[in-house]
Amino acid sequence: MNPLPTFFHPEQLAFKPRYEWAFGERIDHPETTARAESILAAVQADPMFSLRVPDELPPGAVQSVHSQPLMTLYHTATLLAPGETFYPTVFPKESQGRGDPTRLQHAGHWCFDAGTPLTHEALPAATWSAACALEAARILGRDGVALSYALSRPPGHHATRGLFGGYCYFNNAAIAARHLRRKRKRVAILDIDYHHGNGTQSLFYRDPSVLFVSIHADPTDAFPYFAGFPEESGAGRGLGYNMNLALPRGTDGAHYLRVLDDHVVPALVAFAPDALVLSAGLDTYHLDPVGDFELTTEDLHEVGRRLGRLRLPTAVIQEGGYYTPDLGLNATALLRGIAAGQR
Ligand code: OKP
Ligand code: ZN
Repeated sequence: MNPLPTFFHPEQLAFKPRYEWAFGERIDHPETTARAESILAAVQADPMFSLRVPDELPPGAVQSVHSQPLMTLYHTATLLAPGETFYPTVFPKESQGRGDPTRLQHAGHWCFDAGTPLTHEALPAATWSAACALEAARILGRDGVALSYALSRPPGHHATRGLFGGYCYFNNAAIAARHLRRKRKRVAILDIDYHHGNGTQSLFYRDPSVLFVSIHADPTDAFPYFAGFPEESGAGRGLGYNMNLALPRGTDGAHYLRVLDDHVVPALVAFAPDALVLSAGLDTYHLDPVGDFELTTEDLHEVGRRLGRLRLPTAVIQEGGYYTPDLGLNATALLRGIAAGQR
């Protein structure tokens, strides 16, 4: 069997968010370096994976997805002392155009939550995270590669063109999808993170050449709260090319797989894409401290098998997943499932 190309850069570990503000409480930040280390250990112990360092991200790749002031703000944050952390606390709702991205106090103009710190190391880590996603997309089709994995961290799916938030700085999956679009591929993005991928949705909302499907916790009572509702189905020429499946608290594997079979897989088949970008959050796991779904490792493997049976070139982009001890196990279970389904 072909080894599965897996992308990761050690500088992704230099970014260590220590805490976040969750409804006024200062809590330990769930998006730790231990997450990536858990997956790395599993991948390195498994001959199915071939671990590689991505090439540097060409500047055009970020520009294809994100605004110039957002980039400038991240550069401003690199001027923080190592170990220093900045949290936006003012989030302007009006006069959005008045912010100066060279002043950190203005950061809230480009941010939507208080869980996503700016530090000296955030930009390089997010850039390498995005580079992994781009490489995963680029390698599809080369030497018959039908499956690739970006060990992206920090995650990306909440980041919009001009806003960071939800632990996300660059939208890694969108950068992968834009690359495939430049190769004239019809692209489907499936987001299986526990949380709705509001950033990815917004980036392709008017685009009929990119189908976005997300299966997630009902945003009425789960982050991000403001997007991911089933009535959001695209706009303009993109109407009908956005699909949200919002599931209730406590959703178990049986229900999840049924929704996948009855709604997700048929939508993907009907769109007939040339490639699939999978935003692979593992926070649907029953032990996850952030999510409250009840999927087991075996369920995640089954999710993979069903997606593999689509027999589409597939770039898997790591998103969330916070139960560190089992992250490596779950990531490899999902990827093994996809590989098995593709056979
Ligand atoms: C990122 B990903 C309030 C608590 C919000 C944010 C969860 C972000 C999840 N500050 N927690 O989709 O796994
Ligand atoms: Zn998540």
